[in-house]
Amino acid sequence: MTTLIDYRLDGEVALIGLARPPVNALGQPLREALAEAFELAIADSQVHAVVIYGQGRAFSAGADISEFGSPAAFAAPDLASLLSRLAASPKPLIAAIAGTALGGGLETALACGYRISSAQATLGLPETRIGLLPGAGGTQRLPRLIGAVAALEIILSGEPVSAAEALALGLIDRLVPDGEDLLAAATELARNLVAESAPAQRAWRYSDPARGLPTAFFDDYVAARARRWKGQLAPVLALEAVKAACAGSLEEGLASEQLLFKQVESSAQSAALRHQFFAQREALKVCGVDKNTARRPVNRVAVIGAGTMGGGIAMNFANAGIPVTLLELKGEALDRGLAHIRKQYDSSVKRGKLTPLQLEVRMSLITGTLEYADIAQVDLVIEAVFESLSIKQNVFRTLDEVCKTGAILATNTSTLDVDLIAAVTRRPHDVIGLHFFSPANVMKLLEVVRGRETSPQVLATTLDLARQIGKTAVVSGVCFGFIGNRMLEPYAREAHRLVLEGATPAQVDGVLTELGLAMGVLSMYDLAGIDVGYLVRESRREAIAHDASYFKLADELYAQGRHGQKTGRGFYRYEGRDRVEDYEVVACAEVLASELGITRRVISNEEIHDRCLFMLINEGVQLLDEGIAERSGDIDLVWINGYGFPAWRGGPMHYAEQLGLGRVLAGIERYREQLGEYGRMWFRPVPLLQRLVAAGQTRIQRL
Ligand code: T1G
Repeated sequence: MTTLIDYRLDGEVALIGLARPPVNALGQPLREALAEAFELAIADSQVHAVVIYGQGRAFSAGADISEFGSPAAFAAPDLASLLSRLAASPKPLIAAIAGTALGGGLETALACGYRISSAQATLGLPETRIGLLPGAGGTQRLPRLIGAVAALEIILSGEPVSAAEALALGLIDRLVPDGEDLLAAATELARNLVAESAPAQRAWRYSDPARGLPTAFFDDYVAARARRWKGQLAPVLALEAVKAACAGSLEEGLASEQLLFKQVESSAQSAALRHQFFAQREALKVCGVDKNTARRPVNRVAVIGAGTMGGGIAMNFANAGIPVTLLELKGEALDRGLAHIRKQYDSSVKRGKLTPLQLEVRMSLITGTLEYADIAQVDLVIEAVFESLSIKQNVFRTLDEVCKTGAILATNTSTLDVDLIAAVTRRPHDVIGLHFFSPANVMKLLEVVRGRETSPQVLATTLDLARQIGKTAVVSGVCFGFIGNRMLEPYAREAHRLVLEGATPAQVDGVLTELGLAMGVLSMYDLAGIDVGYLVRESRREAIAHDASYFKLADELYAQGRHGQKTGRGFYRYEGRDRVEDYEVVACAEVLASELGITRRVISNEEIHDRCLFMLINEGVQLLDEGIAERSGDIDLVWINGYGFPAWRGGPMHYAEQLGLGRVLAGIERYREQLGEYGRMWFRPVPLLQRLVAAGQTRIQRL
């Protein structure tokens, strides 16, 4: 017996312990060891029942995700066949679930005749989150156990259920209270089943999962989710698999499930989402920081500035149960900020996302003040004042005077030099950038900007805190715009310039939303505010003065008071929440193009895609080469979680690898030639991209 399985007998009960740290992922070696242990127990005449359990913190986290996209995923014994063998066991099989039973882990439990779990266990089928579907019987056995509607919810939400919810659904037979020994309880259950000559497999509670379903149930289900599932394969095929469970025998359904599973497993969308799964974990592996790096306790937080960003940032901590003091200079600004926070919580209550009690608890965790002395003892301060270096430096001079030794001093700047802010303090090792994205209490991304002198302890502490407040943290070095906004520049430059050259804002945005982005970049500027972009440009006009053409239109819109949604007009006209094309913008572009000597023409969607995306990719590769971003997966996480890049395309770097790096380089070189002086100015392939293509590399990495 391998070390992957702990096999032992307790009287007439065989105990099979999955022992593949850290989460008993059912890779081929563990599947083989489980099959061997199972056959051993079945062949042993002394054994009358079998308990399967997980050693460590999980029953099993499911199939080994790293095997997908390779033959290992289906290497014998493949999980589906193995579980069908377990499901045909002549002896009662009991799954004893502690920790998590997810994906193939839960499917393993479903193949057992009986399931018992600890009170803290969580059970789920999260496969669609990585572009897959339950491919080892989950879409067939779960509907027969708990009904098609409940099964669909678990499969399509990907959300785990608690042990209590599982018990209520009939997903488990018994819940073992805290303090009781799960394995002992499972072994006792096994003995009782033997004593009662209980069947190895009970009849399904929903032997016909379709019974009682309205005729149009599945069509209506898909229609109601068409917008949310737009372009995505996994949820649609997962529903098809459950539909098969309602249309025929278990064997027929299992065969259908296998065909559908192979379709999603080989899809580019699943490869992209699996890439994201591992990128999220890789991003937390930061050089100079490991589990032995000391962390500082963060029990109290302060936010400087009660504006939109400051209020949103404060909400993150209140939501996580961490007391937060919100400091403003003027009473009316503070009152406005606190009122805005309460208003947002109120709307969450109205939407049923929060209870009135939770609202009051969270508001009680947020204290307003006009006095710096009130934040002298906090563990972390996050500055969120106006995006001006001198104003921020003044705030940090004050914080340096007021805050206790060891307090972490963070700036929420979106573009400014964190080192120049740290330099005005006597404690630059305690200074870090925490760039939240608006709305700060909603957007998942947090760019953690590591200053030249930021200490490993401060970095480790903020990365842990990011996870605690539910953020996806990505570490960035110091440069203008860090990772996200640095890449936004060239991406948005092309969008602006294309409107001067003949495309309409709607055409440009349409190409980007067709790719799957949540918003087109011009609509995004209307949302963020054209005045915001103008002020950022003003702060660095000398740095971009050499080629002013591309943002002349945005400057003109600003001058006309068309600041976007907030003024009802920007690149579009806004009638209520409707965004309407505005041909005044096109007329304005025509005049500016004439003044700039730009010959307008019909622009193809392909050109819009290539120019916007290739420039985005080019800048990302440069960030990697400069060491601003540690790895390409980090860049992908920034754009998925901060800018609405579709996760099922994996992020701009993964998307470039799927397009082919050679195609990206050739495209940049083509537009460099085709676009005259503008092309020679801006379409410069970065050295690392050239080196990668020359070396025949298919993955974006430092060379
Ligand atoms: N496969 C491979 N590695 C996995 C894994 C998995 N299923 N789950 C976790 N890991 C690695 C992870 O990369 C990390 O590695 C370490 O384990 C700790 O994970 C046929 C097709 C279970 C809730 O989607 O949700 O079954 O970074 O940092 O925060 O129908 O891991 O240490 O090198 O996340 O305590 C479906 C995925 C698979 C569950 C624990 N299952 N995992 O969270 O630890 S497809 C999932 C999780 C499938 C079948 C289908 C979480 C967790 P490293 P961690 P955690």
